[in-house]
Amino acid sequence: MSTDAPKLSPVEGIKEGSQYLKGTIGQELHEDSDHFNKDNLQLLKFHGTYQQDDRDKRAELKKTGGGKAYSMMMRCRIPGGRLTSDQLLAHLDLCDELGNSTLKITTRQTFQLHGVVKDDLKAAIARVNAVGLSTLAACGDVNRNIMCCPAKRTGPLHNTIQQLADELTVALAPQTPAYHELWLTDDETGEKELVGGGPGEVVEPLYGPRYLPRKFKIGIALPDDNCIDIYTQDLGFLAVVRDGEVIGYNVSVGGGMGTTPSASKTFPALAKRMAFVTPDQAVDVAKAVIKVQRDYGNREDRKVARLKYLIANWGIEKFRRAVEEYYGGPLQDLTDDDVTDFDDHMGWQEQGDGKWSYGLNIENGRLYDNDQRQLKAGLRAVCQRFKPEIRLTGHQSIIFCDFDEDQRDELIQILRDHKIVTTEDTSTVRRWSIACVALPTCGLAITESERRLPGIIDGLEQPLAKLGLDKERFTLRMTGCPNGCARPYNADLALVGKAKNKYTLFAGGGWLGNRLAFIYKDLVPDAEVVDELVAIFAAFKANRQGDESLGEFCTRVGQEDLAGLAAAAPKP
Ligand code: SRM
Ligand code: SF4
Repeated sequence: MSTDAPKLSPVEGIKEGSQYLKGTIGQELHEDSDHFNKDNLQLLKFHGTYQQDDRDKRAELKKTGGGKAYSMMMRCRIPGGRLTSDQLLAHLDLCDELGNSTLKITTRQTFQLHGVVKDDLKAAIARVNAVGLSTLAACGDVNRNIMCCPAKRTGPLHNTIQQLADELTVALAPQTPAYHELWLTDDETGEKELVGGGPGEVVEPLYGPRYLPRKFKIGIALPDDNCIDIYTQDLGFLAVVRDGEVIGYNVSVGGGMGTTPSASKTFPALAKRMAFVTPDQAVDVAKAVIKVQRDYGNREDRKVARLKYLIANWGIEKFRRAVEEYYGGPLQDLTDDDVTDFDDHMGWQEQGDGKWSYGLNIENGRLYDNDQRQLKAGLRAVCQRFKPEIRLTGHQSIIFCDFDEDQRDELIQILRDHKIVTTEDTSTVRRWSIACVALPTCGLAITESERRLPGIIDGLEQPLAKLGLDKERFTLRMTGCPNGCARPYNADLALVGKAKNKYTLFAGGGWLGNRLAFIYKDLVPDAEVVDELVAIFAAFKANRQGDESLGEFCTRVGQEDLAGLAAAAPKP
């Protein structure tokens, strides 16, 4: 027998032996324990939930021998971030009744609930489904929540791309009956047999019994509005517009942010532009791309299992040929259309039907109530009064739709009554910033992120104003580790947690999202971050050419000169 057979990653065996994601989750749900065991943790991700523990409490509990403070994070799937007021209200109720009383709008236009105890998990998932949403495939080695420009507009453009998001969501959803049977049916014993997945039965025609080698992400954008960061997606559809109609899409493949600095085989990558597809080809081409990754993606080493590594190994031409083979015919070449702008959809915008939408900037996407600010109560009041359609953005914020001209003042008044800072009162730097969850729930966090960024921005606002740069648009993104959940590696500026209280500073990406940033300085202590950033702003002010953006300036001068200019520039 050959000894050369590749050794598959242990997760492959767990998936294959799980009877299509069932595992022994049902039994464990009935066990008297506050947490799940190892193998089921991998499977639970496909059902939209992660086991976590409160890292703020770890040290204390260790001292007292109290184990870990376990709870579950639950992520929803909301294609293109479009939902109803009732669905938002249901999530607000859920976080109060079964979660940690906060709700997080994620960087992929959906919600996460934290702090759900194991005993409440089934009820929480059932309640999400009861309002017409799902957690299936919110996480796991499958296609995740599909991002799409969330703006509400009359006319065919937004409707066409939002419809594609819905079609892809349905076409690429896992078919396993395990989700329904585990979470949506009564089973007092946990022993009920699943109806699907018997011998010889094809349960997952697209994914197969091992699903994909790794997570998979899709985004759909318009050229003049790259608000979903198309080049960070495994698969991107950029609409090609002629005479006000979408005539097809330029397809890009192999974007991804995650990297492990100690493993040089890993890297962040922007997606490569591959081919043009007509609207009726889009779903089948998406399936073909997924099948190529399913059959040729790396299943031995999860660190290099994302689509970007297959494309780096093969080159884009070979990859395109494989996609064409699975699709069943040649694809057309790309058009020249590419991204040209990014609208964050904040503030008042006309929808084109005489109505208005209002984008409210939510700092780092966290909804909570405290003495200073009542975001949850304010959102509840808005939903109860107006029942607006809701849209979530890829910058962790929220859009209320369908306001008449004469309702606008009342909406703003409700927000102010709840001490919510309106978009108009939010500084440009804060508005264009995002941060990942990190501590205390994320098991992979090395540093703070979401809890730290507001304080860092407090320190930047005055210096930016003194330099006359307070209206300057640049993206500032922060993550608590190099996995890149707030897409830091193509931002104008980014802070990435590298060691305890130390960050890698990245510069030179841009709000358009089509350029990778470079490492400006590594292992910068938390206490020095604000000064380092202010020095970059001062260098930009003193040396900017024409109307170049912050990211363009940093790229033009490069790492070494930027450090010199930053040291020399007069500080505000
Ligand atoms: Fe992420 C893992 C949170 C968007 C790249 N991400 C995680 C986990 C589940 C940690 C874990 O594996 O134990 C985090 C849960 C934290 C918590 O306490 O809730 C987590 N990721 C998030 C969210 C909530 C960040 C946020 O604050 O909004 C985002 C949820 C999106 C969603 O609704 O689906 C989130 N994650 C992203 C993005 C951005 C995107 O998709 O547009 C990326 C970079 C793009 C990409 O995928 O390359 C991203 N997350 C990762 C990675 C690195 C993947 C890689 O290829 O190396 C991991 C770790 C992993 O998969 O091994 C990760
Ligand atoms: Fe956690 Fe790292 Fe993702 Fe932040 S970037 S949520 S710290 S995995």
